[in-house]
Amino acid sequence: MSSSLETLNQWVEAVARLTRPDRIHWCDGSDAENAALIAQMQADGTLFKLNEQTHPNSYLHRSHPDDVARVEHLTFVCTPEREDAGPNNHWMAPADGHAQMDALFDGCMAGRTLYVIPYCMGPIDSPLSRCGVEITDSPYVVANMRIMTRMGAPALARIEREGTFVKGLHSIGELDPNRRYIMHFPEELTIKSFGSGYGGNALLGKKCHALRIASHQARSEGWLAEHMLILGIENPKGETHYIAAAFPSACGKTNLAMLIPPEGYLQDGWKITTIGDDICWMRPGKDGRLYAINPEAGFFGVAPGTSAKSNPNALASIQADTIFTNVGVTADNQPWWEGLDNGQTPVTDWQGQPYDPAVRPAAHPNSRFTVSAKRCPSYSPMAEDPQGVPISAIVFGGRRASLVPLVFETRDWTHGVLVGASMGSETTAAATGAVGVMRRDPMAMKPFCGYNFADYFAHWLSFDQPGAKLPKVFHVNWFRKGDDGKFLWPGFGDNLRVLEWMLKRVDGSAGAQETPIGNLPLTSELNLDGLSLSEEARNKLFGLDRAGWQAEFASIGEYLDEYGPRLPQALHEEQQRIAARLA
Ligand code: GTP
Ligand code: SPV
Ligand code: MN
Repeated sequence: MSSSLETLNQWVEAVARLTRPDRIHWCDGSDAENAALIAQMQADGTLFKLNEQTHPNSYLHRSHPDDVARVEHLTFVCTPEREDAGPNNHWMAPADGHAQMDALFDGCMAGRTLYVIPYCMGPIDSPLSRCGVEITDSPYVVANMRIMTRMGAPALARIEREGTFVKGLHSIGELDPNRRYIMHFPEELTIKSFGSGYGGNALLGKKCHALRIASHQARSEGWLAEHMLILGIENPKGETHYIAAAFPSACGKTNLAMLIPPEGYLQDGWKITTIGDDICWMRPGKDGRLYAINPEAGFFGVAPGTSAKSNPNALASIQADTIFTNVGVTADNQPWWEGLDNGQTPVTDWQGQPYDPAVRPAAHPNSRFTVSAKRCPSYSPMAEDPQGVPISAIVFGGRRASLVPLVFETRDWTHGVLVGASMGSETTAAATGAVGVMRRDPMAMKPFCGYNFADYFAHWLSFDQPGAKLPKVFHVNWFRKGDDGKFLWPGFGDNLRVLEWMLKRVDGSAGAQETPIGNLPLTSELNLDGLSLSEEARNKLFGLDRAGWQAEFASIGEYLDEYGPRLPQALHEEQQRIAARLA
């Protein structure tokens, strides 16, 4: 046996001694294995079968009502030095973290099956991919990991060849929010998660591995692990550019990744293809450009708001072979959520109670679908390319009801890093806590960076090297509101208008208005044909509120100071330069 398989076996044995399961099951990822697990979960009530005629092979899972989102206050990064985790993370010393977690895991799998899930993040034959093994006592996690990752025998074979893998130990425990922690030990490539069965808390390949642990690996190996979608834009000439975009949770990544061009664009021959909707791993190629892969194999998308109008590609994807979590159901067992707008009505809400809009929405605001990327009509074959796709533009964006215009271009890489580092966004239902509170969420990585943000910003800056052909960096805000509280920009498919302008800036065919915060589009060069934007909308989407930006830059300065002397001087200087120009 290879030494990596020996390491794996010893770890599984040690975990079994600690957690004392009744059975151990090594997942091979086969159809038969999946069918058996689904049958078992239907029998014990974990899964509820949806209408086979309208939604073949699809199921509903209702999570515990106290377990419906990521829990940032219970998520820790355990590095030997507190400073290495940084002010952006909750920290615990590794020995304390292990002791606390192992006490929770002690005997927790009695009466349960321990599942061993070998998985690969990224195409199985890509040099950019990385493997992991999750141990869990949740068959729901197994079924989701099978959709979200390349799981089973091929991953195990790669682990055997490669030697290293990320160890993720997970138990749903008692689903008690008071006995729930998600801990990361980056130096040990180890994750321990207890007490939650939901999303990023439990599907350890996703945020725990592919962002928190991977960001740490990426820093030492010279690449980037980012909370970004990746999409391809084919213009009428048949040329394709790839764009990577970082928006915080529930701020539009899945929607942008699956965009359907507006009518005029469709007629002209524009086409959008999807590489990924949540995570992007990228590294410089031999030609100096950044090449990106989507480490995931499926989508764990927000259900509410998904409709034939807003996201037809997502809706088509989830017509079959889908696991829905925490949505409502109709009388004939079809899944339903707010904003589906399909003329049907729910009878049962996400908690399994008769639907009463006065009590709670039919679907939880963070209800989700899990579906294979291969089911998505816009999924690009390039997503399986082991070399990844070259990135022409990086986009940062958040939910900003005020101040921030629709789009601006940064002047250079350092300015781009500052804009990413100072990004703000209003919080959403993707994590427990208050919704709609503006907070800094650098590169949309606030909940996901596995090390000190000051070092992370320095790592970003380090890509600006002789010979590098870095993407242009932009900032967008689809969520600017008018005085009436309504969104000023139509968003969704019409966001292609903004992407088109970015590509014109990339190839040099559009001008721009230079301002202290960056380059704004000339409204003559950003296609607004067919939109009826009010005077207020035009002013707010394309204008610069100088006094507002002065206050914003003062606040950015204070934010950067929180990182102390570790913050790269170049970012301080850039912030001061812009603040001075605004004064
Ligand atoms: P995570 O999976 O949590 O990382 O979220 P995400 O970034 O993929 O967000 P998603 O695309 O699922 O969108 C979240 C919410 O934002 C949904 O309710 C969408 O309908 C809404 N949304 C997405 N794009 C737009 C847009 O361009 N304009 C407006 N107004 N809303 C949007
Ligand atoms: C997010 O919150 O950014 C998600 C959902 O993509 S979760 O997998 O729960 O992290
Ligand atoms: Mn996400």
